[in-house]
Amino acid sequence: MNKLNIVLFGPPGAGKGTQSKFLMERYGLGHLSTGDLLRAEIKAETPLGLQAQELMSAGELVPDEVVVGMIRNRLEDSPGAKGFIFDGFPRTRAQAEALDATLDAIGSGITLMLALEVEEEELVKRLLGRGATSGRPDDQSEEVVRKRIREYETKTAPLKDYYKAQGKLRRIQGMGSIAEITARLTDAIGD
Ligand code: B4P
Repeated sequence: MNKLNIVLFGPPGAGKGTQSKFLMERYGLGHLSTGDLLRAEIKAETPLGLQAQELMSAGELVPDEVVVGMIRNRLEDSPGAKGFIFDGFPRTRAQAEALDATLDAIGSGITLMLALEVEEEELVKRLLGRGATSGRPDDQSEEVVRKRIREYETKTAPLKDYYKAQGKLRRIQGMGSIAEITARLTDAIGD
């Protein structure tokens, strides 16, 4: 049976984490969020977590080899999964190439990239709103939020071309209610 591997893509605050929950349930997929994995390392105060914490609170990306290693371990630990939602990964071309190579080695591959598109002012509003209630340090200051959006534009957004060249890119309007956006995503994936 072919696996369903989805890259859920978009700028910080586009709704990747939010929508992942619905897609996991609907399609019975595993969820791999590099942001969540890094926050777990920070909470456990591991050496990797300490290194990541500094970069994340400044709104910068953590090194490719760190996140690629984390994702590889998870994929190797779940050989029987129906597929995965990759949330917040890949974020650079090196990460995308490493993911393709890892999946290829186990006879699998990315099925689709679903790219959520949201206006910058809405992203800032959502993230500062979450910062007010969640205590996430990288959601506290407008300067850090805008820095994350700039990092996305320069290092991550070009990945749309990488997946477009493979015929896998689907652009999804990410403005609107959470339910409306879930419906657009499931339309793009199909049954
Ligand atoms: P992530 O944890 O991936 O966080 P994020 O990009 O800020 O987006 P997130 O998924 O959490 O937010 P969502 O859009 O769901 O990354 C954090 C940091 O970790 C990065 O900055 C980087 O330093 C590091 N990192 C992670 N992965 C990495 C990688 N691969 N390489 C290098 N570094 C990496 O939602 C945001 C808010 O919007 C929520 O409060 C939600 O309730 C709200 N919302 C969602 N949909 C909405 C809607 N339709 N309407 C209104 N509000 C909505």
